[in-house]
Amino acid sequence: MAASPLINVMVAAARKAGRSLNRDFGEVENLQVSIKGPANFVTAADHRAEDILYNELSKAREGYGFLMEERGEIEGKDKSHRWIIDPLDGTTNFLHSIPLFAISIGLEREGELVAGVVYNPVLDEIYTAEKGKGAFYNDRRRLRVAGRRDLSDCVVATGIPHRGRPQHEVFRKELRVMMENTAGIRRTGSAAIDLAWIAAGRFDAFWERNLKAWDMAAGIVLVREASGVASDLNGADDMFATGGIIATNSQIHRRLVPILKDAASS
Ligand code: 2AM
Ligand code: CA
Repeated sequence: MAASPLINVMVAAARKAGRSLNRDFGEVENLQVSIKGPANFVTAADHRAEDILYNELSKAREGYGFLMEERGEIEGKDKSHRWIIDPLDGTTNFLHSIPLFAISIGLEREGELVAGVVYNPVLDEIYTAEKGKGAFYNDRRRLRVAGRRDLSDCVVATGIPHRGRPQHEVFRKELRVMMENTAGIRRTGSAAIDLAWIAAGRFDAFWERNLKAWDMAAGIVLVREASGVASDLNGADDMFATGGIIATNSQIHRRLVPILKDAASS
């Protein structure tokens, strides 16, 4: 199926920023010897990618607003459209030469998520979705979430809070219950990739707390267009306000919402 002009614009911007990230990723290993170097270098890589995305998308769609990880909110003349962008999701992986990171571009129209692109430039995997038009892998293969119906068969991804992030104890409780009830837990370090892999049926379910809108926006569209369900931890549509997300198929979603709720309050 031919991609729409909107998806083509988003893909072109993601691929251009991806070339910049790939060049920088190739340099990270050389910097490991110096202690302070890598973190500063990664911040610079992050900014370079964000600048490219901002410039490309501003040119292609004049006046749209932006919400970006580094620059924050940039109001546009066009109040009905807003890009929600993470130029480098999976920063810690990037810093450690682990090739699991992504560019995430979501688009809101009148406050509703309508398009999403997640691009891993190292694996050259691009995931695209537009509301009502389905989700696709590398512009070709149509995506659908996994169909497993028993939680005990499910491979479940999550994000583990690290030093400086809140709710370590709540996470331990959730993890204990999930360890006992699933076929396995995985952790990529990139929420955008987790959501894309839910859409692709690689992971059966994903949950995480304390995310930002730019970690999730594109991935939410991917999951929904792959016939999955994405909600906050209460099962409602408040992911951006609460920072929490559960993404899976509808059957597992019905099971997972109460299980995680009970675990967190136990
Ligand atoms: P990042 O790599 O762009 O920082 C990993 O669990 C996920 O959480 C990643 O998507 C990561 O995005 C995100 N993340 C890491 N620290 C965060 C923070 N302080 N607030 C919100 N999201 C964060
Ligand atoms: Ca991020």
